[in-house]
Formats: sequence, C-alpha cells, structure tokens
Amino acid sequence: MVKIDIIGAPTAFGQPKLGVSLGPDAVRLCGLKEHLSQLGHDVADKGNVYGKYRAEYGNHSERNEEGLMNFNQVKDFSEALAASVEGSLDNNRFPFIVGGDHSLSIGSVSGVTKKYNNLGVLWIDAHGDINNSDTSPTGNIHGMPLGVLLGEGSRSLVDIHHEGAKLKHENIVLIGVRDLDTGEKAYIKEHGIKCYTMSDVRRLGLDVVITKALKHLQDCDGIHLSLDVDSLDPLEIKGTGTKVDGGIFLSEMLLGLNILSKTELLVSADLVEVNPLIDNCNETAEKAVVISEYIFGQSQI
Ligand code: NNH
Ligand code: MN
Ligand code: MN
Ligand code: MN
Repeated sequence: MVKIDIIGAPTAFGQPKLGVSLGPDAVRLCGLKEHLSQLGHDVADKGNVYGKYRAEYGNHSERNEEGLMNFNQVKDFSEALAASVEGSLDNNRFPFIVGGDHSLSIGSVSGVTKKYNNLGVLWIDAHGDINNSDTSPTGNIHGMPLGVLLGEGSRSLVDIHHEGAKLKHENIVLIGVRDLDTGEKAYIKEHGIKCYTMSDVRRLGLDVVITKALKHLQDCDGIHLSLDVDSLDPLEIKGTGTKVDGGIFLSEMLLGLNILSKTELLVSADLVEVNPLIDNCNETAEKAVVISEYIFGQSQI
C-alpha cells in the first residue's frame, strides 16, 4: 500500500500550445483517484497548485533577455510546486504530480531533492529536455528542466527552492529518446549521461532497459520517475503537444512500469504533457490513468 498524494500541476508556461494546463483535470475526470484507490492505496487529491499566474487564461509569451519564454511564470510556478511536493514527503506521502507541461519537473524535483540529496531520475521522453538558454532552439522551458536541475543556465531558475544543482549527471537515465537537439547531443556525450534511445528500446525491450536503468541508479537514496506521454507512439497517443513517430507502445510501457513498480526506491513521479484540447475524446487522459495504475503496481493478472 502506498500513501499517494495526487498533485495537479496545471502549468502551460513552458511551451506555446494552449490546453496542457487542463491535463490534470482531464486525467481526474477519467477516475485517477478511484482507480488508484481500487488497487488498495491510500489516495488523497491535493487539488491543483497555482502560483501568481494562471495558465488557463492563456500564455503570455514574453521572452526574457536570454530568450526564455515566460521565465517569471515558470519560476513562480516551480516555487509553488516544490513547496507542495516537499509537504507531501514531510507527511510520508508519495507525491504524484500530474501535468501540465514538463517545465513542472523543475519544481517537483526541487521539492523532492530537499529530502533526497542523491536522487536518481528516470526520464522517459521522446526528448532530452536538457537544453539551456544557449542550446535551446525554441526558448521553451519545457525543453530545459533537466538542464536547469543539473545547474545549467540562469541562476534564479537553478536556485529554486534550495540553492544549486539538484541532480548529478550520473544519477539520470534518459529512456525513449528520439528527438534530440544538437546541443543536447553534445551535452549528453560530454557528461556521459546514461541514455537509452528508442533504438535501444526496440532492440532490448523496455523491460530490459528499465532493469538496466534501475541497476545504474541502485546507489541512489531515492528514484523519481518523470514520464512524458510524448514518449509513447503517436499512433496511440494523440493528446500531447510534440508528437514524434516511432515511440513506445502502451503495452510495452505497461510491461516496463511493471518492473519499475517493484523497486522500493521509487519515491515520487511526474506524469506530464497530457493536452486534452488536441486529443481525441480524452483518450490520452484515459491511457494516462492506466499508466498511473501500472506505476503503482497494477499487473495484468
Ligand atoms: N527540444 C525541443 C525544445 O527544446 C523540444 C522539447 N519538447 C518537448 N520536450 N516536448 O519533452 O524546445
Ligand atoms: Mn482501473
Ligand atoms: Mn518532456
Ligand atoms: Mn517530450
């Protein structure tokens, strides 16, 4: 039995498309709390986290002097989310953050690393999200959370919630990657970051990849899962802002999560980039609920 806090993270400031801020409620309407409760967990829904700005009323699309989009909004939201995540851990509950765009991981991981100072991260995503203001082709902060958490770029983002880099390069594993920017490739190589591309997933299977990733992170004091639904194949997942062909199929995702759910080290998770406004009858949110069940131990028998 896991004591789970669902934390809605309705931000859209990290990217330009409207609708991703409605992701948490789209997933709730598919019965997230009820389904996780049925598995025997103690589930509380803490509602949505808000900072000073509300993404539902549109993105501002202002760039700061470094070219970063909605910098103040992302920073403000990250502080609010980090506080809520830390609060859940203080109460011995598992923070399960439902987004919202992937910039939210700056806040979630900053909250978790207040308690875990050797945190491992499994980043399941079509993208690397390891850009900074120099390498980003877009200025969208949802392409930068890992960069920020590794201490790259603007100090005032890096220092959110507590000072300095939150993660070590050797404590990150990227999985499902198939669309990296040039600067991201160079950064990953330079720092020797563990990376299982989509080709590796095809060749080995996601279950084997996750097993290897867990081995790599075995000396961490906790593991955070950050699952971007754009890691999945667009044939099955329509409701996300940046689809890339050749992704993980839902059935193999469930198989991989089945392995992951058995580790004692998992302490927190994000499920991000569900956008109901570009979906087909909310089916991405429905699949997000099934994915959530498997994160928390559902199996096929
Ligand atoms: N790498 C691109 C960028 O920095 C795209 C990032 N988009 C994502 N990341 N959806 O998961 O803008
Ligand atoms: Mn169910
Ligand atoms: Mn992402
Ligand atoms: Mn992505």
